[in-house]
Amino acid sequence: MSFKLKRISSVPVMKPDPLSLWENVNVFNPSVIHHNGLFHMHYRAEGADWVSRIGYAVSSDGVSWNRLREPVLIPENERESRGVQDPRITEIEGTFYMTYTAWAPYEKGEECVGGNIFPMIAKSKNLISWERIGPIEEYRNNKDHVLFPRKISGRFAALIRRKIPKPAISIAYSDDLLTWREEDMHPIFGVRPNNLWDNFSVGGNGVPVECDYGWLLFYHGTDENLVYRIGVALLEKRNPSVVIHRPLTPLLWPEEVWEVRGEVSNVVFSNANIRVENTLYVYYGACDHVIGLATCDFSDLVEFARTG
Ligand code: BMA
Repeated sequence: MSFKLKRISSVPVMKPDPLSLWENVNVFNPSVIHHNGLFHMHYRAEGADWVSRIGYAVSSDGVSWNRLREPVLIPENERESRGVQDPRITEIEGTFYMTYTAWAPYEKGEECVGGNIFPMIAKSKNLISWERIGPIEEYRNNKDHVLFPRKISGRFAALIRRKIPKPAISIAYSDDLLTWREEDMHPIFGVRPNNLWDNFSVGGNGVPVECDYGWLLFYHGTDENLVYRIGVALLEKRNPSVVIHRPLTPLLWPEEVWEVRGEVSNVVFSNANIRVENTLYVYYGACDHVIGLATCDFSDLVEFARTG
């Protein structure tokens, strides 16, 4: 059985703003939440200096957006100096948390097993001013991290993705969001060597969505040609490191011209899969250049995640 998300239009929902210095080249990989009847978007933006900043936009229908003129998160220290990327926002017990990737120059003299990216967390009460909490861990090529929307067994839980030793999506637990111990990290799944679309790399997408049967984990997979596609798996509610089902086929893949050709070709990369009533909205960066939106009926998607 296969299942496909439906694009709401054959054109992107957001493009770079030619009049704005910090977002006139690329806007992509947004987080979207639905709060107090409005859609709130935080998106990655690049101007000619090629540094990623995070902008904010608001919408009443999820399709037409009003943007703030200034970014809400900009690089603040050496470890962010090459950019702040790929936001994912979760509300937990009345506080908003943003996970994002900080990109730094290589730090000389350090034993650097996993590169120069840091899986950061920040918090906010109003979605506009953000206070940094810290990275989940250092020097492990860890990104695509996202918090679950509620505590699990009394602890904060996050999806993380390490490339070393092999690309795998894992779950990590913490009591305070500051300390993330190795013994509290458990693998969920890695690549499927014989499957066409997720045989090279995998990483988590937006905030996992709870349904009657467990957690829907949306994720991206790539093949050897680095084509990015979007898939889903169903995880156990009480212990999300247990996979209940993982359909073989993806939900969305590059097809439109703006998904096939761009800053980086053949990329649909999502940080936002939200349920509003019985519709699932999947926002995605296309070719690291523009933002698209595809939707589906939520119950149909749950059925596919269980049996597809
Ligand atoms: C990933 C991330 C994303 C990006 C994607 C495609 O590794 O860096 O931010 O959209 O590659 O270039």
